[in-house]
Amino acid sequence: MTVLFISDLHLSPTHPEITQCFLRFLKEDAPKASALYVLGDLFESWIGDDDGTPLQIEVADAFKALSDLGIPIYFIHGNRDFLVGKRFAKASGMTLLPEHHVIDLFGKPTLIMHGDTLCIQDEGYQRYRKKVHNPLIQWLFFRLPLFVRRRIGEKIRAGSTKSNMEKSQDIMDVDQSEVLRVMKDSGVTQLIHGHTHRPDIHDIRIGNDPAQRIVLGDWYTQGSVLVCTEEGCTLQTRAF
Ligand code: OKV
Ligand code: MN
Repeated sequence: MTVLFISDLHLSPTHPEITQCFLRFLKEDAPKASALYVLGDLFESWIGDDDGTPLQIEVADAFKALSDLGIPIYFIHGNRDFLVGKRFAKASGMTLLPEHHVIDLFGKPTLIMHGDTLCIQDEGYQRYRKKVHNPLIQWLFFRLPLFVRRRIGEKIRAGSTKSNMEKSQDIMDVDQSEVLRVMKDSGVTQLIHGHTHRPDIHDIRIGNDPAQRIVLGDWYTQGSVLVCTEEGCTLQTRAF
């Protein structure tokens, strides 16, 4: 029994080598697993399930083939693909999970999330997040035609690249007190998240109890997978 976790692939038509590595992972690794968890930022951008780009269709079909083999696929939104909706989930055969979710991972209660909500020091990002997660603002956004949504996406992405270059690395990492707070809140001793692109397994303490914070890696230069069995979890890479 193996459970797989991935995040931060940032799939886009401009990087076909990442998509190829991911599709190979779905064909060769994932069918041997008992579940696959995608913890956000699978896509670099997402402006609606109705976009229907060749990339979206290719990924949905590959997920569906895996799900038809009986492998459950779970998806938590990232900060980039937070608009992935029920239509894409259904076409992919995947289950959408809420932004914070506790699973039983081989007997260990484990909190899983994307990780952007842990970066509370990045106040600019948290302000932006509050706006684009507002249901009324999303409802208005979805009423815009696709070409307008695409243009807004391009504009916001250009502005964000500029502002991120001015932010310190510290601000873009998780806040340690927020990590402890959410873990205590959920009553877990294990947390798995992505987003920061700093793959690592951190041994921490919650009060007197030993605990782990596992950070998934991005797929910028290689595939990155967390493989968990009853023996434990290991971070692995997959060459492009
Ligand atoms: C996603 C991020 C672009 C970060 C816009 C309302 C608005 C949704 C949206 C537009 C952008 C997602 C949906 C994208 C994430 C970026 C740049 C930085 C840091 C509105 C609802 F503005 F009209 F109100 N968006 N896209 N960024 O291009 O996929 O996460 S996106
Ligand atoms: Mn992210």
